[in-house]
Amino acid sequence: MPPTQAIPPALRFWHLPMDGSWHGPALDGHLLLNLWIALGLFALANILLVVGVVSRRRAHRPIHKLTLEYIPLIAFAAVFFLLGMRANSLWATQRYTGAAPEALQVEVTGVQFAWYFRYPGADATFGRTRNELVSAAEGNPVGLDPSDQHGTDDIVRPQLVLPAGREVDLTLRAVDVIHGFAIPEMRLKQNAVPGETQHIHFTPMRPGDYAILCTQVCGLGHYRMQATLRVLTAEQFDQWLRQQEHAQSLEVKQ
Ligand SMILES: [Cu+2]
Repeated sequence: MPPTQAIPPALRFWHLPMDGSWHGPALDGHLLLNLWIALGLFALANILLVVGVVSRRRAHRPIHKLTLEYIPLIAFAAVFFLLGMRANSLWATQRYTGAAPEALQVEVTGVQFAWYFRYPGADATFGRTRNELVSAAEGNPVGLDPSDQHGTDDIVRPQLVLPAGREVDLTLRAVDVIHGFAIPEMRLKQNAVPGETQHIHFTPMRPGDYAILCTQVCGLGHYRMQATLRVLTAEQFDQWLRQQEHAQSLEVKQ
């Protein structure tokens, strides 16, 4: 089951992208809650305006400042504080709580103007990278350091392939400028910043193909900085990974 409420049936006319992740319903629910509260406050403000105008005309005794200003102000502040706390905890669940130890490790590299995805291979350890070695033309788009043995079985692909129902721990990095890693259907968005590594973890639930975007204007080719996430069933993914490992071992032998 998703961590919190799914969208109530009455509110499903809202056209968000289809949700394919485990944590998505909680985020969607919170977004809709915010919008419904904003709508309620908007309606309330207008009702109060009309009531204020009409009651002034009838020259009632003035409403006390405490009732008119301080109590509503404190109530609104409390509502927004609670909404903010909830939003912060949803945001932090994907970042600061840390992924489970058995989560699949994938490194995401943003470079003008492409995404690359690296799997650690049979040794389950990523090899060292160096930015000065980055050269897509020479077949090393993420800058793998050939002197590190851990890197020889690393699998680098331009497509992100993941199994459904298993947690994935993404390590984001950028080679040149800030890129914005985003998958709307997975409710994921996180900047990749040069010189830093960002972690974000999530569980894709629904097999299918999804667009991976860059949401930072990172240069003239930004518009074409897209990749694909392919979510497979667990068996299909194991088979895919074995094929990639085999292809990688043949490449190393050459
Ligand atoms: Cu970009």
